[in-house]
Amino acid sequence: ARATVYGYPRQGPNRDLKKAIEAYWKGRVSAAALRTTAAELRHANWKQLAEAGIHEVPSGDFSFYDHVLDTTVMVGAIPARHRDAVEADALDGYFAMARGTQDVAPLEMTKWFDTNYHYLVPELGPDIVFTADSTKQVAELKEALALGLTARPVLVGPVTYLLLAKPALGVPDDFDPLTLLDRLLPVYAEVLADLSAAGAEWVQLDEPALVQDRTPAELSATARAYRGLGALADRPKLLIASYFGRLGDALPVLAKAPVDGLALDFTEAAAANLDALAAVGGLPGKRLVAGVVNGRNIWVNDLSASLATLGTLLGLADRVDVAASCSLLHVPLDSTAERDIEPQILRWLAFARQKTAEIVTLAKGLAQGTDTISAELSANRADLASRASSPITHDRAVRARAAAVTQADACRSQPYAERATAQRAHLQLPLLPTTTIGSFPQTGELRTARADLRAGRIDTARYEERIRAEIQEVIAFQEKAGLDVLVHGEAERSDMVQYFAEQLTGYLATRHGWVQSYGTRYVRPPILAGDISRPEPMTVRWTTYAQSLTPRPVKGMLTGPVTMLAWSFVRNDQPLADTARQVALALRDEVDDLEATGASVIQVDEPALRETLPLRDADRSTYLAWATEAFRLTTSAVRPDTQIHTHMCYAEFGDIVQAIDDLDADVISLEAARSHMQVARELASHGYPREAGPGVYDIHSPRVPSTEEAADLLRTGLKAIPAERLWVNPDCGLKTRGWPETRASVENLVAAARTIREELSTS
Ligand code: THG
Ligand code: ZN
Repeated sequence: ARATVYGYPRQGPNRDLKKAIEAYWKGRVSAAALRTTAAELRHANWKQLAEAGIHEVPSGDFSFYDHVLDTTVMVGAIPARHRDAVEADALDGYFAMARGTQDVAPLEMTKWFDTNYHYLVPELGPDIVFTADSTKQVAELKEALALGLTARPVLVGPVTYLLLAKPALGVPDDFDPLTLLDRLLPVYAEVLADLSAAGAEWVQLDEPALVQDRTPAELSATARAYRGLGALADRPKLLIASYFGRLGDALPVLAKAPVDGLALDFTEAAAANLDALAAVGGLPGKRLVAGVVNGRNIWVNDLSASLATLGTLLGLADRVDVAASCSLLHVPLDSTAERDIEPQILRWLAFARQKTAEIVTLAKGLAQGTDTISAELSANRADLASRASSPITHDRAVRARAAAVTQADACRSQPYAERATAQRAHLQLPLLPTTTIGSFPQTGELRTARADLRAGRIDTARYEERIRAEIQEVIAFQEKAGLDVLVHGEAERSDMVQYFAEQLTGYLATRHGWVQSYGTRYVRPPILAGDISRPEPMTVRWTTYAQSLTPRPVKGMLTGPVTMLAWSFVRNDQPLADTARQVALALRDEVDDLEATGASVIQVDEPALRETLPLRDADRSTYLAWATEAFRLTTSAVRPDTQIHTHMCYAEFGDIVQAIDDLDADVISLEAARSHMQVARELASHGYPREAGPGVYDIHSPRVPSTEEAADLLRTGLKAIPAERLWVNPDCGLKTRGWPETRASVENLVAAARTIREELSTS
């Protein structure tokens, strides 16, 4: 048995790649210097992997921005609008596709399956002519081979590539990119031949799209693809990799295909994949790569359990190798960089570097017998036992409270219609009330103040003075602009999930745990390590301070339990639903405290509700049940006349409107400006009965919408949502915008609401 990985974090120990690329964009670093930095980072990764004992290192997994965009370049699917830029300069053209330029829009970005990584969506149409460009893959393979390593190029597979694509601009919506398969396969054949000529013995083709529900037509396309590629004379050995779940109906298809190996996820999907593998009689004559180390959480592996799984697999294939369940791109680099986490707790964690060591240990144990790894096994048993018996993971009070939750705790005391009447009487808002989503621009001064506080250049009192001054300005602006429901502006928060995590007991924050979100943007997801409780109020003093400055209602602003889970690393020692309930109860305390200190409007944001939807239909209703319960548990203890708002970004709500309704919030704000109120129509067509604010200002662009433009969007919105239930707000928070465009846009938004109120009163 040999040890391998499918991919490794690209950023370097100090986010060196991000810094080099952003410096190149600013013109401070040459293209040659950027390429040198990139090559050094690749070499350092390979050397580290090889020295740790990885027998076959991945190549081609590196990317300046995104590996799906790299695949688009590899198959020559450059959109027409970017062709000039790519021809003028390959690197600048690549970044133009990723980020757009003054004149052309970038490719759309969306989530890579159910991870928090975002890829650039290929745009394909019936007229596409694919052409092979193996330059990057061949060059990176040669670099690895030149270091004397055994390297396996990793490519996005042709089926997944097409399934991730969307119809190009001007191509009908019902165009199915998978119809292009027969034209794409010759391009893959050419790339495979080039890699073989360059010295690749094995090439890995990633097909994670096959762990989603697939139609018979999609499965037969998969069979055709691998019959075709398998039949090539001039090709390396092919390893087809699946990850992020069970293969299901696709497993027999791949098992029968004339390819040389299969990589399967044996973490959460272990039982299903084992059964399916046994049902097809294993993989005689093939190589099985067993993903037994979880590639997307940060918990130390249970080595004995993994060895047991590997032992079962030995009889099912010619050769069994050991890997992580997916690329290690989705975890931070190295837990030993975390100096603020207690050493005892640090031993529960495994980041990319530690997972690599686990894979090597398991491969050794499998090949040479478990007595050759007895030291590792006993250390591992001790670490697992320390976690299982820790008071951090077993807080009696938290557990007792969660166990005592009843159906009634997750229900408001009155139905929506009665609450709406009580809220109208209590709040006395005008028709088409105006508000914002919560955050106002995070100025350089604020970021400096935060950095100064961290570095000890200013003390807490001085920092809080800065925050109060900011709140004063934000309140004064909102009053002057004429908004009806105000916010305090969130000057005290940078990343909202991190802000709450830092104040909740049971959560761990990392200092260096960066994970790529998209391109050069990274997040540091906090870790849900133990039972969660709230030692003291988290936001109350900022909200009450803001409220003391104005007679108008100020919204309390919280992040909801589902989003707290979605943007954190979650526990693997209890069901997600249990963790969600603990977080919900902690947030419920905050909601209650906000109400008790005078807030009559409280917003609980759930931007991640839609994006956390499980990959397979069969798993969705269970998820939606605990997710909506957690939200209701957070928000249900308030009085009927306290108005609960929620907010979600990103489009495509059509398939979860019922779940949105089940949240039983009083008001929802949604992103809608760019799709021209599409979500308003979706809500209406499902008979959504509550108040809603489809956004009329696209905050992703520095453009200021005119009053007339916003008024037009409101007129469109009114066709779907009656005036008594329509709110006026931007698409999302304003923290990434500058003050000048924020001022102008908010003033126009208020003017638009006034225009429409007048039209309604005179018609
Ligand atoms: N918070 C967390 N997770 C998230 C988001 C979030 N996941 C999904 C979505 N939002 C991702 N969006 C972004 C947007 C901006 C940045 C990262 C992810 C970003 N990061 C800074 C960078 O890389 O320079 C670092 C920010 C920091 O210092 O914390 O700009 O909102 N948890
Ligand atoms: Zn938003």
